[in-house]
Amino acid sequence: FWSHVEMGPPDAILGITEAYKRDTDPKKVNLGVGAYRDDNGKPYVLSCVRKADQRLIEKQFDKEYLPISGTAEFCERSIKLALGDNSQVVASGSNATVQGISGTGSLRIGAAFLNSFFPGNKVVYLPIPSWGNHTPIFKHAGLDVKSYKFYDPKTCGFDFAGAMDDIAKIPERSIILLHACAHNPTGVDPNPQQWAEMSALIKKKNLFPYMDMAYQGFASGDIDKDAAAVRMFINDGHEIALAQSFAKNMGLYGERAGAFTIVTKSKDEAAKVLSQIKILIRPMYSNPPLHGARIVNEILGDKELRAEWLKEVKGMADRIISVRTKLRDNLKKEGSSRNWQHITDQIGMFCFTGMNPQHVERLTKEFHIYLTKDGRISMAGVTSKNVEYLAHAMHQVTK
Ligand code: PLP
Ligand code: TYF
Repeated sequence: FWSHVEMGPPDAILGITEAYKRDTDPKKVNLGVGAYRDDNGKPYVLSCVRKADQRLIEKQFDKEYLPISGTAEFCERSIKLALGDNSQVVASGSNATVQGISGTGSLRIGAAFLNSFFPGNKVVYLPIPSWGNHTPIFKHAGLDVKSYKFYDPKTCGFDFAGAMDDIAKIPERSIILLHACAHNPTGVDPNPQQWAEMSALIKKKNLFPYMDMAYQGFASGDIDKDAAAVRMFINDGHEIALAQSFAKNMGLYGERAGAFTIVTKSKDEAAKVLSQIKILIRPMYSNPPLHGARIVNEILGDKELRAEWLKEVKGMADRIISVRTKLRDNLKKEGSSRNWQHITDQIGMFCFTGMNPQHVERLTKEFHIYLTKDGRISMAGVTSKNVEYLAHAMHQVTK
């Protein structure tokens, strides 16, 4: 039956971890996958998560199936985290929110819903570049994928003029994907004024904004600040789709906790949309996993744990911001004459260094430093112990 099946390529991001594991050099550094590490390079389980876990054990919950749409309480706390405790949308019940299988699963549910029900042009416009999994997620659901300019390689920053030009050319009633904060892979976000202009143009063109928020709290350390673009779009009267992930901001990677929301015009519309989303979920995975959502629910619903979480997410963001400065300083110390300003201008988990595939190949071959071919560094893997070595290696391959 299977002799016709050819070997597929390894995943562009997860394949790097495989290669890293095979490397026996003690100096090796993995800056491929976006997963937070502490300053000793170790995976980090938040203390609020440990405590929530403990409480869950004490509560002796059963292991019954969740409803198709997940826990209602988790859904409400998640969407309030994104839109704010005083959100009009939540108060009026005009959001349809389901628990998803982390950010990826949430995006995929949204893609399925749009493929079945979006009344306009079933094409999703992605920024160039975008997270490598966006295109397969949307194509797998049956949608077409096109693009708009976003990153300017000349400045290693946001190409605002290019983005506005391209968005103006998108056919009306199409879908536009926006990274809500901490753009992956570039670490480049529009500023508030640019967001406002983009929102106005997207409204004028009648485009449907699909916002991917995988890093709330991770960009600035402040969950409200990082949700500002999402809240601005809501205030501007957009009906949006929103995918949320708790992988990064609560360090729950493998627990697969996330949420998907469609903001509609009314409670009645939301109920109908929710009913259809449930019909799509049922044959895909029936209902979502229990444990991760229980942890999130416990943290968001408890004053003490929530306060501890806010401190811990800020701690992660601050550590990343501080190693950005250290990396830049060390490149200068090495004598690099290149402009590395963008290392500290960019935000979130990643730095899009501007290094080309040849630079990256040398970093890996000669220095055992692993990163994606596009020159993206996971800043979360940089520590006070390896930053000098990284700067040295980056200077050697770029001088
Ligand atoms: N969207 C973006 C832009 C991401 O960077 C990620 C994770 O890296 C995700 C979504 C979803 O991740 P997960 O499925 O682990 O929540
Ligand atoms: O590093 C990145 O951009 C991500 C990380 O299920 C990731 O691709 C890894 C596994 C996963 C989702 C995201």
